[in-house]
Amino acid sequence: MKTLKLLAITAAALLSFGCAKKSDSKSIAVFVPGICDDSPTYALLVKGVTKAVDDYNTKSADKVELFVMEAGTNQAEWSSKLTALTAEQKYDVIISSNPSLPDLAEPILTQFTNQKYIFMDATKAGNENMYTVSYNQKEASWLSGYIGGLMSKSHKLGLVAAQEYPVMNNIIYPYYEKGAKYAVSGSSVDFRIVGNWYDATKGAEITDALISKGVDVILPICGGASQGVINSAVNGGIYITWFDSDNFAAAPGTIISCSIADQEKMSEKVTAEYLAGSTKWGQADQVGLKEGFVRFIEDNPNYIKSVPEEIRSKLSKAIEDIKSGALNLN
Ligand code: RBF
Repeated sequence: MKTLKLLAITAAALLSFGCAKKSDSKSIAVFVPGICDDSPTYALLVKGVTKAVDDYNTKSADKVELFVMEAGTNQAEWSSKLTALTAEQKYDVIISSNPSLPDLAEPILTQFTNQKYIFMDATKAGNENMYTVSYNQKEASWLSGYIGGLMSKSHKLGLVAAQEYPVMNNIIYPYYEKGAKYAVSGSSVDFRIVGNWYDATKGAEITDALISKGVDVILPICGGASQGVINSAVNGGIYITWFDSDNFAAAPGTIISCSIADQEKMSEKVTAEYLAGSTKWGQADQVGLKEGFVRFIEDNPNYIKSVPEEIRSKLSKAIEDIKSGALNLN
């Protein structure tokens, strides 16, 4: 009896000091490497995880807690912020999305060996504490380049990137160019860098400069700076091929295409899998058009209005051919 009482007191003390976790309920943290505003890829990450947690909580007796941390746009702080979040030892899994995260998390794991991470838009196989899933950016950027090439009258396209990083330099830029050249072999892509993911004024300045050189189609991949690219494109009467989300409504007639990575659906999927105990730890998956996680929006009325039927049917055929394997992008 005495022992039991003592045990009960100890457990209560541990819980009240926050040293012990209730064993039956899970905690999830979302680490946003940037800010959600104007970065659909992050806003949809939070939305998808929240949806899966809410769904779980309405069906289960044990309630999952969710915490969202916005790490901000200063990338020099991400490592210490992820370390601090991990060091809390409070979250059973930390979910995030960015190609740079596996390399930031690996050194943290030497100290906190039990932490689990799920990273989207990233690739790292063979680490049992991680699961990664990336989107086939070759398909998304090639299709953007293909329609850009078909719609351009000057055959001069532009890519306004926030910064250089491996997926940008090795996949998005070259495959955007390949798509444009597949449409019209003499097409070129002018590659410009903003230097951060938020400066809309700089995005507009770069776009103005590109327009003055004759560029008439631009792919912006620069988070909040994309707003400046859109404004300048509207004023200059050129086209935008959009990435990551369905954003036709932001500039009807200017945004001619949207290549999407379905981050909301994927975030919900990986969270639900985690809560069901079926995460494939140590694995690096990739999903694309075939799996339905990369999509080229064909049914938006603004797409149908802005792009002639002849070009739309070329896009439909290319999408089918990529899915069937008849068109190999490598
Ligand atoms: N994409 C965004 O939309 N917003 C961001 O703030 C953002 N920050 C990034 C930071 C780094 C270091 C890297 C490597 C990529 C970042 N991305 C960001 C790009 C994102 O991972 C992806 O490549 C693009 O969204 C295209 O799908």
